[in-house]
Amino acid sequence: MAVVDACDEWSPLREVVVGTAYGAMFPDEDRRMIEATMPREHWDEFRPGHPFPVWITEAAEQELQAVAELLESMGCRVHRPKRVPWEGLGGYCATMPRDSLVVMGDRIIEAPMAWRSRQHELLAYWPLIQQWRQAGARWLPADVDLGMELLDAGPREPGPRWVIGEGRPAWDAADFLRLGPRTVVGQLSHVTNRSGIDHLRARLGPDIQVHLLQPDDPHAMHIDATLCPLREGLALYNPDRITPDTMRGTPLDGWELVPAPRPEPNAGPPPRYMTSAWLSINLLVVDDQHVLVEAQDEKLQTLLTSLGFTPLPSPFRNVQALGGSFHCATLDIRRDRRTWTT
Ligand code: DAV
Repeated sequence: MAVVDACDEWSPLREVVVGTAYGAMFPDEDRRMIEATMPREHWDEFRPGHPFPVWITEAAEQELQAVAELLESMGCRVHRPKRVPWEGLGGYCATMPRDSLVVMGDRIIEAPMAWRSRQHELLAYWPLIQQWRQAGARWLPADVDLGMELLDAGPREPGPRWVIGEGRPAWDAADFLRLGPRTVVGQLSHVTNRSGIDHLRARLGPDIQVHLLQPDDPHAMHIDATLCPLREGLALYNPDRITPDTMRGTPLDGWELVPAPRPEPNAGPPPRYMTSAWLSINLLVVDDQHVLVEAQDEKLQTLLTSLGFTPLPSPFRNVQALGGSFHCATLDIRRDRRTWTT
């Protein structure tokens, strides 16, 4: 059995990384990056040496621990990142392993992330990666000079004005979703450029197709609050950003595409410093039946039940304050192998 083996977002989960909120700091990032992607009312929080409020990180850590224990009770092996003191490293945290790493089959691929403040995140996952490498997993480091200028350099995509150019390849892992051993869908965004797509394609090799979707999202950074595959042939979508029409001719053509209920506007505290309320659809599918969903998102739980799932309502609002929900805060390492049509 391969130690690392996952190639979709829904097959039964056997082994997973659950992030930690330990020491989370607001990322110290170029102001243009922040303004392109972050909610305006929180821009001023993004400054050097500024930790997230302790009451939030402590509550977030409890929420993460509860999810780790729930997954373990369901027979899933859970790993936690190393605790890294982010102070002095520009931030940010090891709460969101989904952003920096892609597991596809037996490969673990490091994303050449666009944000300079996120270049150290691998420190938190390195002990685990070493262990999997030694046990036979294929490790593909980003192998890109992350110091190269992205904001001011290189030609630019026509169309929506992304804040980054093509100065070097850039992509975040959370701009992509896996639909089977041969199929990935993703998007261009403020953190993923054209040469980043080429870089990911080269990493995946000729047998895996990367299809670009075209959500309407002027602040795009990560696709996992826009589309949420629940099983082969069924996905939830964010009707404020994407329509079934725009998914014609993509691998999602022919899927049952269900609009997700609009989330309540930002009901705080805690504030969602880094995202929209659409984190509601940032779900983790545990197996054919079970889906982790935020305890307060009752309309979504009702919808999931009507689609044949058993929602597992779990408090996660404090984790959400740090920039992601169940999909972001986990990284699946092993899911059961299936037969896929995609
Ligand atoms: O509001 O769409 C979600 C990003 C999660 N990785 C949003 C951002």
